[in-house]
Amino acid sequence: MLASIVFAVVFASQVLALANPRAPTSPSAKPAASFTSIEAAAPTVKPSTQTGKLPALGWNSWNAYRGDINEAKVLAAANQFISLGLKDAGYQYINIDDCWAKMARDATTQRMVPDPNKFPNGISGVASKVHALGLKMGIYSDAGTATCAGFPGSLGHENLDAETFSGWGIDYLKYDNCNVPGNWSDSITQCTQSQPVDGDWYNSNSAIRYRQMTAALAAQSHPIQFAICNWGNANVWEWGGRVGHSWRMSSDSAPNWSYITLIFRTNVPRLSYVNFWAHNDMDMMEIGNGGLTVQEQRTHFAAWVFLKSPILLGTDLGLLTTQQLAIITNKELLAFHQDDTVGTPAMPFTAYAGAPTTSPPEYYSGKSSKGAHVFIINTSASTATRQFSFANVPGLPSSGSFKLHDMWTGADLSGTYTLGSTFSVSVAAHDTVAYLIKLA
Ligand SMILES: *[C@@H]1O[C@H](CO)[C@@H](O)[C@H](O)[C@H]1NC(C)=O
Ligand SMILES: *[C@@H]1O[C@H](CO)[C@@H](O)[C@H](O)[C@H]1NC(C)=O
Ligand SMILES: *[C@H]1O[C@H](CO)[C@@H](O)[C@H](O)[C@H]1NC(C)=O
Repeated sequence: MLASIVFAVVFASQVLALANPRAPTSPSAKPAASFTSIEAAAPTVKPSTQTGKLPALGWNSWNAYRGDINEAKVLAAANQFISLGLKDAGYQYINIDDCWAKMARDATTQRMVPDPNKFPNGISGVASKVHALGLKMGIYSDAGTATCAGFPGSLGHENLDAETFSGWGIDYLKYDNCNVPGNWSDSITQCTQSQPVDGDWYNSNSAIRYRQMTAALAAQSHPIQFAICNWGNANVWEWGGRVGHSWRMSSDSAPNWSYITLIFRTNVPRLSYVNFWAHNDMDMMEIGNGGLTVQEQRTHFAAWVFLKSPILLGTDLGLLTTQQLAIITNKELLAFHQDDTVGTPAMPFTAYAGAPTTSPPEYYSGKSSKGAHVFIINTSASTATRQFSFANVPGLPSSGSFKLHDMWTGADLSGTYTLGSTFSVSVAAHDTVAYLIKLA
């Protein structure tokens, strides 16, 4: 059923294949002998299980600063992780995005070189200060000849670059998808021709570019979390978990409600791919940027939490309001996201007999080590009362009575319910309510 969903997006910078109307067959359906030589020779190394079990929690420089980055800005974010309580809440990664390098590799060693004007102590100098704060350091590269901003890419240099990053103490790599040579892409017009011979997009040119970096990272002494950023191309959700720890589902995020509903719709049909070490990435957070209402910010955070997307803050942390900090450090929501015993996300469910279907769905249920949870989004533009039947929530015991615990406030609601009960709540426009169902 998932494979029958046709998903087509055309990116300005690149036209890649997106639709796979045929159900993938198993890799063994055709003999390996029918692979092209590139497919036959591509590494099949698995990503490290020493990192990336849970969706990443951190910060990334791009949404706040684009290319205008330097050591001071990156270290300011790291220090704010401490001073604002973000580290205590579980945030770990300080990730540098594009534009950190010099335009040319070192002529002798062919290594990438940090821009000395932006990073006078190199990336290793920043990494050691970040590590001294008990945090982790992320870097950015690209599975093409150049990054999106035109700095050196890692295609064809995977081993050298992985070794360089490891030597600097890097813990996380975001790997982008710009400037891909024609013979390495999976274009729409070539869709039929470049469809992998066995129907498994793991053997597409796109996946192989990423697999080369997986193998290079695995050869390093230190585990490096691998964040695939190919914008939802080549059915990445089908192979992302065999190649990296997370994968972007779309082109870049935007600080508005239409992005949030768009990424919901893209993500929801593909939640069965999400589990430990395997996360659909809904892109970096926009809280602090643009004109999202408080309710929309709560939904933005709650959705990334209950769908188990990486959460990488993307703003100048010093400008966050007290209200925004309270949203992104909510203990109970973060505990759901970082639950070490349940890897699956919340899934849409039919909240009561005859409930209307909406796109994106408004009702989700999921499990954590604490029990069953219900999340309700109001996707429309005004306040309304919504309801769910306890009998419709998957996984509740067949008898007994229940209390509802509000994850936002940390308080129990007053009523007591049974499986025969229906619960009603007024939800503000674009807001999300979040409950744990406790045994009474
Ligand atoms: C693309 O061309 C380069 C240069 O000839 C070659 O090294 C590479 O293997 C080719 N990639 C594919 C997928 O054929
Ligand atoms: C949302 O933001 C994106 C990127 O800035 C923009 O292209 C799009 O038009 C915006 N949508 C709305 C409804 O404002
Ligand atoms: C949100 O409000 C809209 C419009 O009033 C309504 O149609 C929708 O059902 C509401 N959703 C929830 C979850 O309350």
